[in-house]
Amino acid sequence: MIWNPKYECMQRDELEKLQLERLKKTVERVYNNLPFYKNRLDNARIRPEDIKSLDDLKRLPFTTKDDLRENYPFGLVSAPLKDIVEVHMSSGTTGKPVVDAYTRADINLWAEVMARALVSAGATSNDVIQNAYGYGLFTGGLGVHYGANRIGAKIIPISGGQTKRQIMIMKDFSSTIITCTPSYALHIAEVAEEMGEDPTKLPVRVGILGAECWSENMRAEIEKKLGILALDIYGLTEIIGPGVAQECEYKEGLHIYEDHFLPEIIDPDTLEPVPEGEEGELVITTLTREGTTLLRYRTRDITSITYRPCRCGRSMARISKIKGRTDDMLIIRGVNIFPSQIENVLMKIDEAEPHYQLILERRKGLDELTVEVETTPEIFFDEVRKIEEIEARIAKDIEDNLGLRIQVKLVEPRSIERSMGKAKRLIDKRELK
Ligand code: DLL
Repeated sequence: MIWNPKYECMQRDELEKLQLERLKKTVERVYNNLPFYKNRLDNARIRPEDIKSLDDLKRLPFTTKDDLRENYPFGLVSAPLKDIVEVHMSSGTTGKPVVDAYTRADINLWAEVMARALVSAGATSNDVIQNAYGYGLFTGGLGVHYGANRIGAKIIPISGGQTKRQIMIMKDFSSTIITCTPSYALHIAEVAEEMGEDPTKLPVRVGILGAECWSENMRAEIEKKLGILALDIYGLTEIIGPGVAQECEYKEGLHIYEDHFLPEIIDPDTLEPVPEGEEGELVITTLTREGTTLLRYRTRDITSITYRPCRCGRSMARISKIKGRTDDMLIIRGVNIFPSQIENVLMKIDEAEPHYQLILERRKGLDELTVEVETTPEIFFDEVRKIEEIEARIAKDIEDNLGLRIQVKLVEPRSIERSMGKAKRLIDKRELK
């Protein structure tokens, strides 16, 4: 099923016409309503009427997270403040958080793109959606909520946490879809087992998982442990929240809702576009947002894009699973590495449980990375020699795959903190020294 075939299956030339029309209006709006963009465009010597083709997008200035932070809270709102009906905010682990301000039409748009996403994952009005994304300023909870409302599914707004209760409710209410982060989905499986339940027997058939990076092998692990189809959902507060892009049942990339969010992939160093299929930073221009309208927003997320048609019939371009954020990339002894690449190797190792963290330290002026990964009780309480042998094998696997020798430490089951939302994979101990 496709929620909105008129747009989701639009012919490319028709879609481009629509995008151009919307782009022109967007540039005109921000130029006239926001001194910030008027200055930026004046400095780049571009006037709204200069936008004549989609190619002219390249001439527009970028917007960054710092721009949003510097204009906190409402400096970049492009609609009258009286028209704002809701605000959300990112958690902001570094510096000031970023704010998204929504008009009534923006909330409507959010429900529309989230309806597309849910239906793309197989949801119908017959489904019971257990929404374990956090409700509040985080966009996950309410984003899914609005989409579920739009398609007429039954929503259980349980939010994250209280895992035993999640499992009880899942059984009692016969939840068919779970929405949460991938790391929390694994934790649900783990707690179900501890409660003596077989997680594969729970009524859930689909997981709509996102908000953090997760590898293909992590997907396989979740699908096996919970006996579900696990699909990826992408989004960010600055653009709208979840519902920017979503996988369909073919799992060959996430369809990005291009009629509302115009994507580009650029080289983060040169800022030039990269060819189709090559990796780079995702940049998004909002085409229909009113409250927070952004030109060429640099997401910092690394992915690639393809415009090839998908077997599902949707014509919307697809981005590949996010590999990481430019700010999460580690450079260890000259090798660039993303935590998700290490995860992908760990998830294939039988003795390693899917719970890990990376510890970054500085020794003698050099950055050193250690992977701590949980193992099973049988192995953990076995001979030291056997543990060392497994650690060496994992380190070799990582070296063979990623070209980097790092230290591996098997740790006790349940010793790594579980998260109800986004998992913290990297512990950076460098500043503490
Ligand atoms: O995480 C929105 C969201 C909620 C998406 C629920 C999906 C589901 P923020 O808290 O602003 O918003 O964080 C956005 O999270 O720039 C990515 O780095 C990362 N991210 C989001 N979805 C994915 C994903 C929400 N599917 C930031 N894969 C983004 C990898 C993701 N990273």
